[in-house]
Amino acid sequence: MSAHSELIKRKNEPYPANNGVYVRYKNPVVTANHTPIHWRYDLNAETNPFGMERIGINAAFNAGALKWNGKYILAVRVEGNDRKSFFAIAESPNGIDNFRFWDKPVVLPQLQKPDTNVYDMRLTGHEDGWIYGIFCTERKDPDAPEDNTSAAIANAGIVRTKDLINWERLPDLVSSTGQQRNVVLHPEFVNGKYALYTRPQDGFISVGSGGGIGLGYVDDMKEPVVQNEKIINNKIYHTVFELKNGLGPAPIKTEKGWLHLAHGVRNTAAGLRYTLYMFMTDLNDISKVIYQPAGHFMAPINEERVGDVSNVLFTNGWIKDEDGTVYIYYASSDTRMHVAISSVEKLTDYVLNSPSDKYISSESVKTIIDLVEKNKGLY
Ligand code: M1P
Repeated sequence: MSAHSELIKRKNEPYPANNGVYVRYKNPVVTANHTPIHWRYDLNAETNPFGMERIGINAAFNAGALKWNGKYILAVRVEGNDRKSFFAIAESPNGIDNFRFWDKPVVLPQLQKPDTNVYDMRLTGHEDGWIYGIFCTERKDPDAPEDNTSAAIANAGIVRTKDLINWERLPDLVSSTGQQRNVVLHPEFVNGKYALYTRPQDGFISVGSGGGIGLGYVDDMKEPVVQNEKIINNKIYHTVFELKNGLGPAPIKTEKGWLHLAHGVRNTAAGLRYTLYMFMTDLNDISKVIYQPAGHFMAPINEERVGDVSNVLFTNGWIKDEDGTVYIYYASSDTRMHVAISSVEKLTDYVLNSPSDKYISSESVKTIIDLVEKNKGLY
C-alpha cells in the first residue's frame, strides 16, 4: 500500500482523557497530504522524469460539513503553495477517519469580478431544498494606495447546489456595514425570510467599530440584500472574544433552543489567540441569546497550537447525526482538520448548566466556591 493510501485508511482513535463534554480524536482527519496524488504530480514519466511534485498543497483546513447520502462530507478549504485557497469535497463513511477527496476540486462559478481568494465555506441544507455554501470572497481593495499590496475587501460569496458538484453562483451579499466575513445561513425560514448570521467589519483584518455576530434578513437569495442587521452576540472586554468573534457552522435545533458554535479572538503578546465558544438562542426569537457559558469551549492543545497561523482553533462545520451524535469539525492553526465528538444532549447540558461569565475575577472565585459548597461531602 502506498504511503498516501495508508494515510487515508489510517484508523482514528479517541483520546482517552476527556472533559465529559466532547471527545477529541488523535489524528487530524484531513491534511494537505490527504489531497490526491494526481492533483500534485504529473504521473507521466516522459513529462515528469524525476517524479517531481508539480503543484504543492500547503494546508487543508476550515471545512464546512454536511451529512449527505449517508456520507460525512467536508467542504475543505485547500490552500496551495501559491497561497490561493479553493474548495474541495472530502467524504468519509464514518465521520472520524477515511476522509477521501473527490476526484477534482470544486469549480466555483465566477462573477464579473473574479474572486482573488475564497475560503471558509459554511454549508447549510436549507428548508427551501437547496444546499447553500456561503464563503468569504476576497478581492484587492481598489481604493488602496498603489504601494499597499495587502489591502483587501472581504465579503460573503454565495453558491447553491443539489449535488455538491454543480454549483450555481448567486450575487455576493449586499450589506450596509462594509466588509463581511463568517456569514452563515440559518437552516429555516424566519417569517418567510432567509436569516443570515453576519460579522460586519470596518477593515479587512480588524473589525474596528464593527464586529460582533450579527443577524439580518434577506427576501430572496438571488438578490441577497441584508435588512435589519443587528448584533446579537457582541465582543466584550476581557473575554475570549474581546477583539472579535464570528459564527462557526449553521446552528443545530434542539428542544431547548438553537445551539451555536463560534470562534472568539483575543490579542496576546504572542499574537491573536482563536478559541471556540458556544451559546444558545431562543427557538421563538433567534436573535435572543438565552444561555452562554463563560470562556472557551475548545482551545488549541498539543500540536494543534502550531501551524501557519499558530494558536488558532477555527470551526465552520459540524454534523448532527440521526442518533443525536454531533461531529465537531475544527481546524488547528490554519493548517489541518480535526474531529471531536459530542451529542446534542451533552452540548445542551453544557450550554444550560455551565456558569456564565460575570466579567470580574472575584465573581469567578465566587462561582468556584459555590461549586465547592455544593460538593461538600462528595470529595
Ligand atoms: O487566521 C485565523 C482566521 O482568521 C480569519 O478569521 P476572522 O475573520 O474571524 O479573523 C479567517 O481568515 C480565517 O480563515 C482564519 O482561520
